[in-house]
Amino acid sequence: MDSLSVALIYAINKGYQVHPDAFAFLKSLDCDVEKIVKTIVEAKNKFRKKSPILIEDIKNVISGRDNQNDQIVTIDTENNNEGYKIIFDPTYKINAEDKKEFSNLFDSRYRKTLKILSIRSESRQIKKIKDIKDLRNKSRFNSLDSKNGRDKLNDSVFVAGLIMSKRNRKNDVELVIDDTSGSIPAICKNKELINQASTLVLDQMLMLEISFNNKNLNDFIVKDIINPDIPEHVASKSGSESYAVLISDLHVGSKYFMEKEFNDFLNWLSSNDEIVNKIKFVCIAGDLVDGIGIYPNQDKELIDINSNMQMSYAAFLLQKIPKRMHVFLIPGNHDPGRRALPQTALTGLREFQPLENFSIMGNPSVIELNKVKLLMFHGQSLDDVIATVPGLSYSKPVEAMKILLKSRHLSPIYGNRTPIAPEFEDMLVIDDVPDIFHAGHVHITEVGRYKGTLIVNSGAWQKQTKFQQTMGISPTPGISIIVNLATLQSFKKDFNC
Ligand code: D5M
Ligand code: FE
Ligand code: ZN
Repeated sequence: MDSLSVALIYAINKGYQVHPDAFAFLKSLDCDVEKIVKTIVEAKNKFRKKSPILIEDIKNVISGRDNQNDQIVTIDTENNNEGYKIIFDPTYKINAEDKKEFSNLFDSRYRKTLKILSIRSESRQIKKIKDIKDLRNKSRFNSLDSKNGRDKLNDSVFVAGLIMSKRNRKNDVELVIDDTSGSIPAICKNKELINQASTLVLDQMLMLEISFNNKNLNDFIVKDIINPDIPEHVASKSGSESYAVLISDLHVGSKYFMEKEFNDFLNWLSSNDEIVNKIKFVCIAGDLVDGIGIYPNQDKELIDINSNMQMSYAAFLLQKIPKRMHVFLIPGNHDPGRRALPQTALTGLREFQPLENFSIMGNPSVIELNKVKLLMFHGQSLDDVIATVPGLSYSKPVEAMKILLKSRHLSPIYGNRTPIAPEFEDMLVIDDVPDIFHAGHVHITEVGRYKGTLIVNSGAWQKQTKFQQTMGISPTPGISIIVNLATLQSFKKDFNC
């Protein structure tokens, strides 16, 4: 029996049907289809999904990256007229449920970001912290007085590691960085470096040029701070005029959900508007529903106190999006499922509506829309970035999103408000340089640009909550962001009456 037949029998025996399109797709694949089907069935079983196996499920498995060399395996869907690819979806790679051990995660963060740093010429001079300490200790004991020993100590060296602590002292800032071989304190003394250090966040990776401090051999002096960062680049653009609509944070089920405005938006998507005719994609960056028990006394602010009711109503609204548009949906911190990042795709929506034009993915995910690479992330970590970096505020989420791009990580800070799961691989490292970086969560729309990447925070469809009022957060809800993928120009469409 061939591998495809074995795979089909396996799926059917486990109670899963294979959609005819998915069958044709599997047939066209030149890879281990048995393994793919088994992975899908296991994942569906785990999430108690009884839905048939769709093309999307197959693509999700195939688009997973190879741990060893980070090669991206993608399926070209150009000939089915949709022109999109799912480059990364964490759903089928998530595996941390029983673990409590974080060392693999931070090791992975270090290794993956070191690889990103390796495109910089200085990285060739990176030395292990242990070797630098050994050199210092040797000098301390025997050659401090010799000319050779002093010269060695005066040279600067490069180290790369994660920031373990950052301390603002009277006249300087002390950073402690760790590269798995050891950790060292490094002092930023001049004003420019102190300013740069203020934009660094804990647990992010960075490269430092340091020199020995001849006066105090216990610390090192920072000469230069090098963020992993994204390079200045020319973004990919779509060859044809096509538009994507970016939204987030519907909060269906909340008393504050702006149903009228959202329905106006849906009606607009079904209209014969000149712009609408060009819209091919809709991206929804999480907080589809308001959830249950997400914050104290939330029940007083809910219309639907049953999460199935919230999901079924959300599905009812979403099915109004015209079928000719492809929708990409990731979860947020209010949606059902685990709270820790990365999050698996929302389950259950399709029990209420078929939503066949949907890719329901995990948070974060990376997609390509007519060659334009889009990173979708709900944005939970923006709270921690805004709280810790001086000068940032909720009213300017784009600045906080830039910090994430600079650190090449979607949620660097561990142990504050954003829960992170102890995965074996750090899937929150920003491996690919996005052409568009789309997040939500802060409920404030803002668009900006950084080194060739279009940054979009897509606001919300929820009015200011009591909690936000006490926090002084003034949302800008009821606005969608439309991006022309041929030019990467964007504009806002406001549905507030
Ligand atoms: O988050 C919506 C906005 O409200 C976002 O800017 C964070 C803020 N928020 C939400 N919960 C809290 C808590 N507990 N402390 C401080 N700020 C908060 P959403 O995810 O939609 O609730
Ligand atoms: Fe939200
Ligand atoms: Zn949120």
